[in-house]
This record gives sequence, C-alpha cells and structure tokens, in this order.
Amino acid sequence: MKRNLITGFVILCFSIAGRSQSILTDKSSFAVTDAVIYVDNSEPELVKTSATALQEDIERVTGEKIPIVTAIDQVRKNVIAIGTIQQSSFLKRLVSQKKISTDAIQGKWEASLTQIIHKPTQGIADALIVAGSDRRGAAYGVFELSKQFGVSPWYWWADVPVQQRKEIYIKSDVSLTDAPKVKYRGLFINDEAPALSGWTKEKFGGFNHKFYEKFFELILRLKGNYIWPAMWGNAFYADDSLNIKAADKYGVVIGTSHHEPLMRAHDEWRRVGGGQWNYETNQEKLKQFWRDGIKRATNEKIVSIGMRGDGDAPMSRETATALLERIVADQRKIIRDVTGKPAAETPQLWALYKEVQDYYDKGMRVPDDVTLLLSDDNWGNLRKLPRLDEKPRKGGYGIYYHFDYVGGPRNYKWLNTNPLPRIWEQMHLAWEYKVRDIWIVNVGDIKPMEFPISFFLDYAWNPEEIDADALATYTENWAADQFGKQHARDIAFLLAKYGKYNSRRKPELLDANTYSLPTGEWKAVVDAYRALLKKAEEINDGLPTAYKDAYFQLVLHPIKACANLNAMYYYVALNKQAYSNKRKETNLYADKVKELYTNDSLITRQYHQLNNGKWNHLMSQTHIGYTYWQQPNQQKMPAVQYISSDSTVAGNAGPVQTTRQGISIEADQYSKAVNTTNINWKVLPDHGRTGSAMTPFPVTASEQKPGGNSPHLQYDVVTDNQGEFTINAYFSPTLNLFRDENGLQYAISVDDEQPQIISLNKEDKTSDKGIWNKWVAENIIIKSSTHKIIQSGKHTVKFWMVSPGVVLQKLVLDFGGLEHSYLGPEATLKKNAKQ
Ligand code: REL
Repeated sequence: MKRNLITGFVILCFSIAGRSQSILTDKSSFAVTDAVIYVDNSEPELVKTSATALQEDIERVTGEKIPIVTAIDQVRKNVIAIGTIQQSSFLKRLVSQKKISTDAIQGKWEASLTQIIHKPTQGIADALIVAGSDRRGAAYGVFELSKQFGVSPWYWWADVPVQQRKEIYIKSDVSLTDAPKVKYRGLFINDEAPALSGWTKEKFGGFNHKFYEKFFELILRLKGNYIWPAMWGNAFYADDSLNIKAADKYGVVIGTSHHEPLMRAHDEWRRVGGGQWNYETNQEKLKQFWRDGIKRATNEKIVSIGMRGDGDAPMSRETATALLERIVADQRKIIRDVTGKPAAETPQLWALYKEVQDYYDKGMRVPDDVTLLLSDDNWGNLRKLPRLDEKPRKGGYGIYYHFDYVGGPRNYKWLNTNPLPRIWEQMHLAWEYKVRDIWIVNVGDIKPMEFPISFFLDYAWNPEEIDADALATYTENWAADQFGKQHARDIAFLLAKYGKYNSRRKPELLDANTYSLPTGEWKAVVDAYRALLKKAEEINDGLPTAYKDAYFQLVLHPIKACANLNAMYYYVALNKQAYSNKRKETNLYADKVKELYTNDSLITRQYHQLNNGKWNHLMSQTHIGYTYWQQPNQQKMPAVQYISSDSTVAGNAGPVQTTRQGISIEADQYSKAVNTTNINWKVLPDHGRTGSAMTPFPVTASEQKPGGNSPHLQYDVVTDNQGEFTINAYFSPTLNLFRDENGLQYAISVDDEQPQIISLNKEDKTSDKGIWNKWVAENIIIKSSTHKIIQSGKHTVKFWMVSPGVVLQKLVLDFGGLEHSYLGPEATLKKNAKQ
C-alpha cells in the first residue's frame, strides 16, 4: 500500500513548563543505535557540528558510536537525517515525493521539524528526520534529541552525569515542530575577573577559540543563539583569529557590548586606537577604528551603534543629541560602505543603557531598522517599556538584563541571587509589551548562574509556555534533568529557596546590621539557612557518587556558602551586643566569627578541588570586607571584640522576642479578590522576599480609577486598636516603566474610606545615589499611608489597582511602636487565608 505520509496532523511542539513533549518510548521501535547519521556535505558547518555532537552524545548514553554518512545511498537500515530544508537533497526528495511536508517550518526563523518516516526510500526502513528551516533550526532539533536522550546541556559545564541506557527507542509516530519566540537570545560574559579569567587562563590559555567552542556548544544546547564576549581586557576578534571561525562553526551570533560600537572591543581602543575617545576631537581615527571593526566581523552579528564615554562612562554632560545622531549616521555609512549593502540589511542595536535612555527620552532617535535595546537598572528591574500604542518599529525592541553587576550601590558577582519568580515577572512584562527581538543577560562568570541561565533561555524560547504557576514545575523538571527524578522535588525546593533568600540582600551587601537582632529576625534568617543546609546535606548523602560534583556546584555550594556567611554576620551582631553589655559570651561569639570566616575559604577550596580541580578559580571572587561599591582586593574578617573575663557581668545575652509586631499580611492572604471581566488578580507564587505576591493581570491592562467594584483585594483584619495608624505596603522594586510623571500607582483604603492614590516609584532615579540605592539594596519599595478607625474590632483593608505592573508582597499595619526589622514582621496569620 502506498502510504501518503503527509498526514496533515503535524503536532506543534507542546511543552509543559518549558519542557518539550517526550519522543522516547520503552517499547522496541526506532532504535537509535541501529541507525546511521546522515548529513549532506553541502550543509552549513553548524549542521555538521551538531551531527557530530549527536554522534558523541549517543555514544555517551549507549556506549555505541554510530557512523555519520554524507550520501543517503550509504544507509542500510535506519537513518537519522539531519539537514536544512534548503540544502538537504534527501529532504528535498522526500518533499517532492510528498512523503513529508515542511510547510510548518518553511520561512520561519530557527524552526525545526522532527518526524519519523517509514520506508522513505527503497533501501531505508525508517528515517528520523531532523529538518531545520535554517542552520540553527536544524541544530536545535538535534540538541533537543540529545537532551531527551539524557545529555544535559550542563553535562560538561556542571559535570551533570549522562543518564546511560543500552538502547534509545523513538516513538514511531513522532512528528513535532518547534521554533523560538524571541529572535535573539543571548548571554553576556562580563565582570570576568578574577574568577572566569583565572579559570580560562589555567584551562585554555585565555579567552581563545578553545574556550569559546565550549561556550558556544553550551549556548546551542540551551537553545540560545547570541553572545557578547568577555571584554575586561579581552577582545574577541583581536585576541584569537580562530574565535570568529568558532562562532561560525557553532552558528552563534556575535555582538559587542552596549558601549562597544561597530564590533570593536573597548580594550582594542586602548591597544591600538590612538588618542581620545571623543568624536568631536578625534573623529577620523574613531571612524577608521570602527571601519576596521566592520571589515573584520564577516560573521553573523548584531552591531552596537551609538557612543558612550570612554569605557563604560557617560559622555560629557553637554553631549548634544545632534552630535549623537551624527555619530549614528556616520556609523551607518561605514556599515553600508564596508558591506556594500544598505545599512538596514545588517542587524544593529542601540542600547538605551543608563544615561543613553535619557537621550532617547529627550527625543533622540535612530533609524527604524535598529533594535532599541532597553535595559534593566543593572539590578534586574526593567527601566522602560514601549507603550502598547506606540507605532511598531521594524527593528523592534530588546532587553539587556543582569544576573551580575559591577557598580553601585555594590558589586554583586559572587553567587546566584536571582530567583526565578522575579526574572519571570519582569521578562513577562517585556514579552507582553512586545519586546521580542533581543533578550540578552549579563551572566558574569557563567558559573554559578547555571540555573537562572537555563531559565532565561528557556523562557525566551517560548514565554507563552511558562506561566508564573508553572515555575515550581519548571524547577522540578530542571532538577530531574540534572539529578534524576528521585530527589527532584526536594532539590527544586532548595533551588527556589536559596534563590529567594539570597535575593533579600546581595551577599556583598550583608553585614551585622542587615537583620534585626532584638526582634529575633537575625536568628530566624540564620535558622532558615541552616534548615536548608540540613536538607541539602541529607540529599547529598543519599545521592549516588556520580552526581555529587554536579550537586555541589548547582545546589549545595551556594547554600553552604550563604548559610555560613549569614551565620558569620549574625555572630558579629551577637558579639557586638554582648560586648556592649559586658557579657561573658562576647569571646565565644568572636571565636565563632573567626571559625565561620575561615570556613568560608574552606568552602571555596572545596569548590576549587571538585573533579580534580576542573573548576579552580571559579569561586575566587572576594565577597567579605566591602567598604564601598567596589570589591576589596582581599577578603577581610569583620571586626570583633574580646573582653577579659573579670569585666563580664552575669546574665543571658540572647535576643528578645518583641510583641510589638502590628498586623502583618502576606499579599496572597486576602479575604476577597474583586476582579472585573477583563482584569483578574493573580498570585505570583513564591515571588518576593518572604511569601508570594499579587499583581493584576493582564499586565497590559489599562489604568484603573479605584473605587466601587474596580479591581481590588480585600484583607479582613481584627484589631484591639483604634485611632490613627499606618499601613506599610511592600512592593517588588518595579521602576517607572512608562516614564510617567506619577510613576506606577496603587490605591489603598480602609473600610469605606476614599481610596488614597499613591505613587510607587515616581522618584525613580537610576543614578548610583538616592532612593533607588535603597530600593535595590533592600530589594523592596515600601510605601506608607495613614488611616483612621474609630472602633476596634473587624475592619477591611482594600488594596486597589491603579497601574498595571505593580507587584504587592505584603501589608503591615502599624498601630505605633512597631519594631523595625529588615523583612518586616512575620505574617500574623501563619496560613494563607485562602487555603
Ligand atoms: O553591566 C554593564 O552593563 C556594564 O557595567 C558593563 O558592560 C561594563 O562594560 C563593564 O563591564 C566594563 O566596562
């Protein structure tokens, strides 16, 4: 029977929490080790690179090395045919014979079709087709196979063991297509000294092609397609002429960072530039410098345009928009002259980073084909979004985001401090406001950002498939992919909680005064870390040895290091208090600080010794002893005091629990949510410093006038107090996203009061000084309002939506004398009122 294989039911790849539908089966069907890999000789190098990677991955899993052939008539039985729809003659033949339809991926960016075809030709029993709409589409299709076969994208970069099996069977009715939603999805290696630089030097001899090949392979496995290379004293194109070849081999798009125009690393100006970095005084040399950059970068790229001051500094205050517009015009002329094509045919971006955004806000514009790369505030809070009614731009919009930063109020570059719920919430805003052309994140030293990197790129792949409610499942799946299913749920708990705890305050900003000693807050924070560590160690004890290195890097180390660091500062606080009260415990506490300080370097050493020193240097970032925003060259133990035993007084020096706690309500402990037809309150699970958070959905909803049945949350409270009191509302530190005079607003009232409208962030300044420093250092914005009740008893607090994008974490009612604490009092009701 002649079977028409165009079945018309090509399934669009559906995924749960970012994980694609499984193509594997236990039943005997298409057996991978029975197949050969076929890739046409005419295919782009990337397609061949991925075919080789698949061959190696299959060997990693099964121990069998299957052959790669370049002519289809060399196939004897089964084949895994990898190719692009433009190049693969085999694919073209199947299409013309109507044995496969590639319509679903035709003309798409980076799309892939994976399908089994039975008896595609006389001599072939079964073919597993991995077809790409272009070279990266084919590669992503291949790396999806690798992942499903049991090779984690992190198998090399985090020593995740390959799940071995004798045979890999593919379901015989497999037919799926997939394609990314965000066009360019990238990572920026930055702030790379001392950790990553020390490591690359020791392992590869620097940031050369040997290093980049490893990095590019990781990017592809994670389905990213774009990077900004390391630039601290490094220059991608100049340092190793094979770097550009490696980029092509792996099909990775190269950019230079936001302040490095026309494909030239900043360090190159220092090396060969000649003179001042000033367009008014040194125009000719700058133009030549840039022209050489474009000539050299013959690979696939996105060119940064515009100009900032030397290095990462602003241009002079007087910089005229007209001058900047002239610079952009001249740069585009260079692009046009060198490429011989209209400038609009070379992808470009203009980064609205720091002061550059002000130029834009004051009216500076670039041609429509240039992507406007919006930016966060370096602390993971978006600064600006296009309005929904803005005219669409041909070049569209992008986001430059940070997981790591060097700058004020303090560097944060040691550990991962980026919980998924906040990344999700901010990037979801970006997606919903049509920022869809470039997502790039500053990942510092790459390690230890493995988990948020995976998420950032998975989310960019398809933001519509990972909802806030799916983050716990996403985390559990990720844990299962690295460590197997058995402990996945517990490991997911650890990953989520350590991210949350570390985000409360960056480790570099912690000191003895961060948390409150008298309220018992310090002890509670330290106890929570200890509990996490206990659980993390128990799991470690139960894990097979093969998983321990990976587990240490991805889970145990950040918990151990931060539990230790927090305990150290806690004992500094205890030591201070005991010393001022002349308590005999003073010396004990001082000794404990010393012990924990030493322990910090032992934990670092343990990391550096993993897997025979494979990751040496990667934890060498100093993190204790900061005195201002910039890192200390060497760690320094916090000062402690000793006391002689004859000057002590007897008594108990322990912290005292206060009862002056007011009423504290986590945002999701509402009694009633008043929704409208178009607007619903949404719980953002585990978002924020203590509990979950609430925000109105969709995030694109228009402003609301509060009152009556407009969207609001009601919180019933019972109090013995009456008279005036304050409500402190705790928000995620969202910035003035639409640059409105009033910023983002909410409204609040008690019982039948007229709602008071309050701005969250109109004083938003993203300079290194002022209120913004406090918001980001504390990772919260707290706003207060005053209210009056004339009777004690039951009352209702109403929190009203005014602007979209506002994320409420907590409400604290203060009837006077509320003891200050960093996180605010613990929730009065221990359980969610809705449960
Ligand atoms: O985080 C940033 O975006 C900037 O601080 C860096 O891009 C900057 O270029 C810095 O590493 C050095 O110049």
